[in-house]
Amino acid sequence: MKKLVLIGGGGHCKSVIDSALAMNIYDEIVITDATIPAGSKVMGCDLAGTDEVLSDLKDKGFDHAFITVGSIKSATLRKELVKKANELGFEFPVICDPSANVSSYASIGEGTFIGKNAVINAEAKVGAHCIINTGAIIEHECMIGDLTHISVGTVVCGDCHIGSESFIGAGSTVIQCVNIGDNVIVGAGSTILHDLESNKSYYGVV
Ligand code: JB2
Repeated sequence: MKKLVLIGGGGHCKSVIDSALAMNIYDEIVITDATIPAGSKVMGCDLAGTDEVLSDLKDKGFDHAFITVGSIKSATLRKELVKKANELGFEFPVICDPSANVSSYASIGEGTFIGKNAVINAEAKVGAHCIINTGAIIEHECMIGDLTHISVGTVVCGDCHIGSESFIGAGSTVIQCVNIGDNVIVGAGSTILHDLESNKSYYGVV
């Protein structure tokens, strides 16, 4: 059994705790948070303090860290927290809810969260520190870059390429063979029929 520290104690953290507990590989899970006071609890897990205690936690045998600050639109804070935890020598597990259906021919990068009932189909490649949230579908041969968030209920059809630090809002559909760049924001409920350029925001039928 291992010890896990979750960085960020808000809503996304709750989803991750539920899945991490269901994986049944951690005997202790604690949380750091910028605002929630040390000594309180989130879903039974202790708040250890701010990120200043990360170094002490590492010394106490917490080898695994996971970024549980979510990302709506911007991945900047998640990226900074990955850097900080990496410098302190933490390892980043994949946290995959047992209800998710992940092909044994798919690859998943470190630090990535795969939520309840998500599907990742054959030969898909998902990068590091991504969020593939509840019920999202990543179809065969898709490539998803690091720190990208595929939000709740989004469908990415086969052979799409999505870059790094992008955000595809809830309930969107991306048709097959579309290329989406880095740092792209797609608003909730969008339908993406064509390639999207990096560093731009899109919504609706595009
Ligand atoms: O630098 C930080 C830091 N900055 C904010 N370090 C640490 N350790 N924690 C930090 N936080 C904390 O992240 C805040 O104090 C707050 O408790 C938490 C963010 O919680 P919130 O519920 O506002 O958002 P979230 O990031 O957990 O969830 C968002 O993203 C998810 C993917 C929400 O919008 C969810 O609805 C969404 N599912």
